[in-house]
Amino acid sequence: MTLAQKILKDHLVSGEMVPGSEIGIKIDQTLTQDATGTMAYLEFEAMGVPRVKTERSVAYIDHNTLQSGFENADDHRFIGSVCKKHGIYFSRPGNGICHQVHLERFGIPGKTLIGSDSHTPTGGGIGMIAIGAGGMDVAVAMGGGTYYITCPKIVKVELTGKLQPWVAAKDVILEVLRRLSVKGGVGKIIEYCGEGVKTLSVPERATITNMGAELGATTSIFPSDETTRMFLKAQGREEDYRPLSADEDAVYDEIVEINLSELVPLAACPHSPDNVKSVEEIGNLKIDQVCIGSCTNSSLLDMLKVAHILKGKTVHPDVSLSIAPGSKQVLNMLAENGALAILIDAGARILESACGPCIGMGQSPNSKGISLRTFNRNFEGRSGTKDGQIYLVSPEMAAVSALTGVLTDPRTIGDMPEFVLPEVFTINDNMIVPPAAEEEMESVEVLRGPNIQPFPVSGPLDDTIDAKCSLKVGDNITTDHIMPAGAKILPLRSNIPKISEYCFAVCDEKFHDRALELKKSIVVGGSNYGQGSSREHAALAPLYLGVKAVLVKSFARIHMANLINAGIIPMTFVDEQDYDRIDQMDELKIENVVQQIKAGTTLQITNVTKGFDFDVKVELSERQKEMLIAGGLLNYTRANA
Ligand code: MIC
Ligand code: SF4
Repeated sequence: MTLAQKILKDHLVSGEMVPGSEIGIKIDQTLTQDATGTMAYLEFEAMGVPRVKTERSVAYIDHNTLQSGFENADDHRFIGSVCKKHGIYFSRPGNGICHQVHLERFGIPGKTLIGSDSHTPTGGGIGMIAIGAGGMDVAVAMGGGTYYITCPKIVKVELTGKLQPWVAAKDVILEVLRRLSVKGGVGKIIEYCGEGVKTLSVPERATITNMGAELGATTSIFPSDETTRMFLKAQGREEDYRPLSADEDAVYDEIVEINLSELVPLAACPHSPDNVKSVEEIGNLKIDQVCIGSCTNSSLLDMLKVAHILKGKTVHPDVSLSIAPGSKQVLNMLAENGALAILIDAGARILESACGPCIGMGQSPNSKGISLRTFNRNFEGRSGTKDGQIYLVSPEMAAVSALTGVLTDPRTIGDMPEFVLPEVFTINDNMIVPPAAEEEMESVEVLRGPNIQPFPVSGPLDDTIDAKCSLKVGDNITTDHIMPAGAKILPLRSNIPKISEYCFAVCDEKFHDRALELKKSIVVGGSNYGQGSSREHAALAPLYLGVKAVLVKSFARIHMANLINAGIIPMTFVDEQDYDRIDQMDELKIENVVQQIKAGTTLQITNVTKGFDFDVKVELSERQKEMLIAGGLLNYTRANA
């Protein structure tokens, strides 16, 4: 068996390990962050489970830390109090980005983790099966419920050789993205093997598994080996180590070979993480901004490389450089060893340990500004500047370019010293609040601010859907299109009526009003619909606006699950040419919906406006069918409790 198969099999609760069929797995750990967490905990409360049943559940505050109104701070207090009451560890604002901190302090090889954030696969860097999910799935897992996925195919990425000086882990994952594209990982787990694995440290492996999210993959995983043991030991957690790898004769569904020695520094050009080119191919590019940080590249190792490059230099006069170390541990150690002084001295704008600019919380670039970022997503508008041009690069390339003012190949700066991780990290978990003891739980009061509004819950499925197409969009629509983030909108994550005013605003500002006016409607889209973030708001806001079904060429995994959880029918075209025969505002009619869904995998739709019938696929497991008919996961869970 492959490593991923071994861990899945160890946790299998239902189904058979046949790629494409549904399997249920037991979840050992969960994580949430604040932008999805408020909703996840409201949903958890609605399930009525007094205390989480997982081995470890942690809530992080890292996204909404701008606090330009009372909303974020209220939500933080709400999450903190829910955690205390229900058995969840609470990582306070300032303690760092969820994935970075979870890797440092809580992740355990061989365990399963789901998180209400698409970059949860970061944990694959130490041999976990770590999967991004919707908030409601995380709520169910906290309550002890099974987590369901489509049993993935396993892709082996065979690494050979060793990275050349100044070529980075970021370049490895950019190369994988260049080859496989943002759809290439859908329905698959990416398993890294081969001699090259040994040459990569844990933070480097975590960069690669983190950004595997951009492939649309279910998750990515590295073996757990001596390097993993040393990392856990340095974190004071050697007892959590166990060696894990694939069997010698493991059979994979696909094989990709990468010779690390042959890689060169790469960049993902606007506006997609798979639009990857070498520095040479991009040519002369004058830059306005550099941002270093995010859950992809904010480890101590990354920061030490950056400090080495910036030492004794000054940021180019035309460039603004911001740096956000990934965790309190990283920031603390930079302060202790003097690297922080080097960064400050060079003119870097030091930000708190949080997501910050990665999710559009500050540091939006100037108009048409060219910004190099060590992040994982460069979707249009995500930076907060609609015409901003974002390039995703390694910390090494970011730092060198911040000095020269143009996109620069880091190999031009000469010899690279050997960077080694410390044998012992500075450990102080004083910003992680443990939950109340069992006997004190009941007396803990949950603190709710006025921004927390009830979330919409679907009713049982309508048997006839007669609705207009309220919006027609193209391929690769991201959840940042469906439900944008950024400083203005993120504070509304616990207020669906209000946040829905921005639903699809990037594509069509009139969508909100039109959808409300139509009362019920259907959204039509192209392929890889819903890629990117795990935010269930991209399903809950459409639900609130009366969207009954979404009809597209293909879906991204997490978003499709979120639609079903919300009670919205996910439909795909049988014949993709039918996409061209539907226009916005066409009337679409589906009869005997419940019976058709129960009976098979297709539905017949009549385009009343154009006068033709066509079939669509609704490929669901029996459990998903029941869930949809009941009106979503919450209704289904209550009915089956
Ligand atoms: C992101 O990177 O888009 C986010 C913000 O971390 C999201 C979660 C969210 O929308 O809150 C993600 O990746 O799931
Ligand atoms: Fe935060 Fe960005 Fe990572 Fe999402 S991708 S968790 S916003 S740092």
